[in-house]
Amino acid sequence: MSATPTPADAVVYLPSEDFVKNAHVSGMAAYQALCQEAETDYQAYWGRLAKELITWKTPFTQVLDDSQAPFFKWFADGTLNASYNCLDRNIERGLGDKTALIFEADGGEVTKTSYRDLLAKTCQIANGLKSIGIGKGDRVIIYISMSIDGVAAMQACARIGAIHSVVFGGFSAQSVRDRVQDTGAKAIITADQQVRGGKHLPLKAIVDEALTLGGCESVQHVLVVKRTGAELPMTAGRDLWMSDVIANQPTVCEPEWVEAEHPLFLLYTSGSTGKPKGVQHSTGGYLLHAALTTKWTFDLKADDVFWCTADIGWVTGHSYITYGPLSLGGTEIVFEGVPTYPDAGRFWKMIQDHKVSIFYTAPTAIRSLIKAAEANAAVHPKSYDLSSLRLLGSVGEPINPAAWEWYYREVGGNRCPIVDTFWQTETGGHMITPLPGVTPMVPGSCTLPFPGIQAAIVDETGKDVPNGQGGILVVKKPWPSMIRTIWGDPDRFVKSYYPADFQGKYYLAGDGAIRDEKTGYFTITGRIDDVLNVSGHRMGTMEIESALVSCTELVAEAAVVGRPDDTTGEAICAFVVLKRSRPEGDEAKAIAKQLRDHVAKEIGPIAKPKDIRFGENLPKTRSGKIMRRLLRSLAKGEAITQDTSTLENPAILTQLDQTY
Ligand code: 6R9
Repeated sequence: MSATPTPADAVVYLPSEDFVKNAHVSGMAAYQALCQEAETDYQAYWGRLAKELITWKTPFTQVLDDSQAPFFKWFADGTLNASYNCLDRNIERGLGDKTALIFEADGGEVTKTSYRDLLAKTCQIANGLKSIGIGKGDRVIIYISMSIDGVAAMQACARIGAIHSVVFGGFSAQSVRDRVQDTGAKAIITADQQVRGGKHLPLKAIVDEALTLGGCESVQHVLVVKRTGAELPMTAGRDLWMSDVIANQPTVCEPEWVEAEHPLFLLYTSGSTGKPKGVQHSTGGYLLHAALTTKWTFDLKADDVFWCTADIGWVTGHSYITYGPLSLGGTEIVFEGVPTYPDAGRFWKMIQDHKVSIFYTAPTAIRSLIKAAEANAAVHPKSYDLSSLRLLGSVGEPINPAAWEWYYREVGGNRCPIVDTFWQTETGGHMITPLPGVTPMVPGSCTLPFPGIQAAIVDETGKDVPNGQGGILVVKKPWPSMIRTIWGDPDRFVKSYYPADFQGKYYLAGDGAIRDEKTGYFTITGRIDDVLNVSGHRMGTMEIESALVSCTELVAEAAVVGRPDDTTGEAICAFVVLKRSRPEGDEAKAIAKQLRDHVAKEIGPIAKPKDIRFGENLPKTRSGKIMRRLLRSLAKGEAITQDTSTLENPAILTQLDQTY
């Protein structure tokens, strides 16, 4: 990947006059006015927007309660319901017959669902959940692939005040078990199977396995949506077909009006330790930012067709499939499949077929589709009619300027602004991003903070660093959609995000960043903790190390680092010491495969190390610490410039050269 240029010497791209004129936030002066409004009276600013974008059952009287900082409360005495805001409210506004979801299955079949139908389905599931004893505050695990049922299941939980925790369909039984155990979920919603890239893959069978691993006593029911009709063993009393549960349920269900701080969902994400954290989001503040960013960053209008390609198992799917676009009454695509099936022109064909106007995807997808397009003109975007597009977005990892320019030119036809949106599971919605009718774009830079977000770059002591100097990305003021706590572990929340280094005052994002000297534009330089970003998926190095060493019959010790990769952004590189002698050749290959399969079983296939290297030991200091910086150099294949004089065992460096 080419190095990110500093914005000062980079090419600047401007939105067209026409785009600026029609945008929800139109022109730099409008952006600055919003920032100024937030600066002048922070609470009044967020209070105004919360009243404009959200329909409250009981209006709030206080915007921000910081009396127990960093456990901030927003709009605390207001009550609302997220599903009412996403569904009923649109129908009341006359959008009942409008298409909410355009579902395209892996095989290409298209199903359109109106707001009225989505509400009916949501209510039936909500009533079904109630009929099996699920109510306000109960946790429900949703382990399902991209589907109307998945979106409706999330909305149904929100409707009755149950807290959903979606687990990405690529995670293993072990990962499902861990999340069931940590949430204490009463029910799991899943499907018989999922269909991706022409293959039928298990879901219910993995849930069954998870429930045999122990620690899942909280689960009373497993609700199974029929996707492929595969033969499945059903455990009597526990397992129920979703179709039976909702068969005689009414299509109306009075929303449960919850306090703004009531948890809407938990979503597990990787941190610096071996155990994923259950990020807890609120109902009011979260929904506000999901709606507001969909409106301002994506400039969503009544006749747009919006497509976010993320899975509902990730935060991007929560904010920009299930909640944001629906809260605004938008029409959006829900895609079951993968970008390369039946061929790598699938995205472009779908944009053409559905006349998609706003397209939001990840740099990894773009990079892999560039490769495919360069190899085969038939799957090149220019072989499709993409003239419906007016805006493009990027998320999940830094986008390298070459990929940005290709996206702009070949997909956007030099006409569509690109919003490079920086944010995190913890932030709930966009934090630093261009606004499409405002911001001159610089490839590789996420440009400027969203109005009201006080992003800054500081040194280790919390002091602002001057522009042009890299540092630690923080957010100085709380914002409505911020993480509320880590489920069951408030201490870890404080330590991870409001560390004493900054007197507990600033939110620590975990990324490094640099601002341009002239423009003040932000460029994210990557994680500063032990978190890797592989194809836009977050993974902790410790998590993968734990998975490797849990293969106790083989592994004595393991260290995992990231290295740059042209397609996936970062790749996982594992250094492994076996209990037996160091393997070579075919034997090493076979053991490497065994270890990859083991990691896939422990976490999921996305965590499989790309490189595995075996040593009789790992490079350690005399005090026994693994020299990770050195491992990073080895993984990259760069010359060792670090001081190796403290290295206990220099001879093993040559062993660690060989990749399997
Ligand atoms: C939304 C999401 C968060 C981490 C984040 C950062 C990286 C996300 C980015 C970006 C550069 C962007 N990241 N967007 N880096 N530019 N536009 O991806 O959430 O899965 O929690 O990952 O992803 O490192 O800290 P999540």
